[in-house]
Amino acid sequence: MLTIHGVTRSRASRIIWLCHELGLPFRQEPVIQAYKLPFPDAPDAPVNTRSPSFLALSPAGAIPVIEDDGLVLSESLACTLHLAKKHGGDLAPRDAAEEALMLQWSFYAATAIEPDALTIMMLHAGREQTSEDATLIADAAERLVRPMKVLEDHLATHGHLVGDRFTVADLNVAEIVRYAEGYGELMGQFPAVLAWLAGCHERPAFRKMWDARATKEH
Ligand SMILES: N[C@@H](CCC(=O)N[C@@H](CS)C(=O)NCC(=O)O)C(=O)O
Repeated sequence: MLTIHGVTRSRASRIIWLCHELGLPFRQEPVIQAYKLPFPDAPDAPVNTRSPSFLALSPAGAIPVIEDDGLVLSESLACTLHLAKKHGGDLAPRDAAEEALMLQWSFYAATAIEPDALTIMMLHAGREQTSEDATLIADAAERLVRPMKVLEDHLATHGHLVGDRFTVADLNVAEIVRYAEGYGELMGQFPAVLAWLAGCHERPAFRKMWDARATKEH
């Protein structure tokens, strides 16, 4: 059976959502981010991203990691793309061109959107902001205008990223755009992105992941 290493409150959520879309059973090893623990190296610390047993599996020391029929794979977007292609169906590419476009959108989101969207989520969500935080958020939002506009223009005419249907590319990009979702000053400029994201979040498989996530401390 597929094993997902990583707590639900991490990029493992992408793989869990995908498994629910595919009806794919999995086992979860709740490896936790070392930075969430006061003493990650303590002998009684839970398995975390610095634990020797986890580093032996994945020297990069980051979650999620999957084990799938002997394949050990890190990088959440590689995991979702691999599982979608392996199990087929509407989420998967139908030909080489679709696969290339799914890779394109996934890499675009990971490189042009994720770092700044993460900054916004970390500094904006549910905490008091210092004036330094506010500057960092405003700078990140300014850098995001261009890539968000690229998404906006595409989604306004196509509705989805690839193939006029919900695919693993939508899932990958939605999980990245979600980080900036709460920042209305930015996202209010992109109604097609917001409508697409809401559609992604209405999917039963997303809800299943999200509702379970809400019950978890990590
Ligand atoms: N690009 C990687 C990023 C992985 C990553 O940074 N994961 C975080 C948790 S979401 C982590 O494991 N951090 C380890 C740590 O800070 O100890 C992916 O998409 O899988």
